[in-house]
Amino acid sequence: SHAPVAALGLALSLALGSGAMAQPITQRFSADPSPHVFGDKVYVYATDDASNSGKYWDSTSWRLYSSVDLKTWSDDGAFLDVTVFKWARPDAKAWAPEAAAHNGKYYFYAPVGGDKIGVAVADRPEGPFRDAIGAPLVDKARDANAGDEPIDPQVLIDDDGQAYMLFGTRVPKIVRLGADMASLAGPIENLVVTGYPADDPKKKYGEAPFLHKRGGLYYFSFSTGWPGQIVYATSRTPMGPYAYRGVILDYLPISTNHQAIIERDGRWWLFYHDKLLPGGGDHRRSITLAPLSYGPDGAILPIERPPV
Ligand code: FUB
Repeated sequence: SHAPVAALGLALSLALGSGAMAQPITQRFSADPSPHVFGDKVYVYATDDASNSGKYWDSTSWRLYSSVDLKTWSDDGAFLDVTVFKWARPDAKAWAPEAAAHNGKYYFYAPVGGDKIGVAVADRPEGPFRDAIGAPLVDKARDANAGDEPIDPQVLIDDDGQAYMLFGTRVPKIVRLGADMASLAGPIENLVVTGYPADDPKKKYGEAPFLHKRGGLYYFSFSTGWPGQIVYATSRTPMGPYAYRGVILDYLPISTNHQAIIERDGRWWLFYHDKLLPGGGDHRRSITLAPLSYGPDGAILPIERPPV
């Protein structure tokens, strides 16, 4: 029998810390996780890959998942569609979303059609959401320095209450948000990363900007491109410049990656997408998570992709 060998392998992998197999949080194809601790639950706002054409990321609605224990997840459905934004084309692509809580309200930041970012607001994490301002929050055609592709918004509310929104492809952008969370409160600036390893020309910013703070240090993580490693840089100030630190998650067999990092009950987690479900691929992604650890100098320890 192979059972003792299998048992030994499992015991070894547990002892080495690689642990269990990679587990998608849902059997539905989904991507671009935006996890948030709201109350006693973790909510994951996501791009829907199950309703796209299978040939492109052309879904027009976003999905929501939630969990109390990060093990059992509920599918909260297609909670929002691009048509919530009257200024958007009904066939506009719904890409990597973001959410934020402020003063008892929940804000949803939505890249719509690849050239605009909308903002919606609700009284509860799961909605119903309504357009917060009746116009795009960022519009490539309107806003100076919005860049070629204002997508992938992400928001950090700092300890002093100031909110920052990051976004963009190929050049990372950062802008202060107003106290209403639905206006820009300063110029859109390019976020600068210094110290990329000179021997690796592929190491540059691609997409999926993400800012988190730990112990007074700002961590800027992102995907290096298509395909992308998830790497990070740090700074003592939110606007940067950021110094390159290293790889969090290596290339996966998929054309995009998109990460997010949260702390819950003193533990840190990396959410990302991978090709885990049967029939999975570049446009059929699945969301998963892994524990994240830091070294004594604040370095993020690289994550091994668990066996699929
Ligand atoms: O899901 C569509 C796009 O693919 C996202 O906006 C990017 O971050 C990449 O994951």
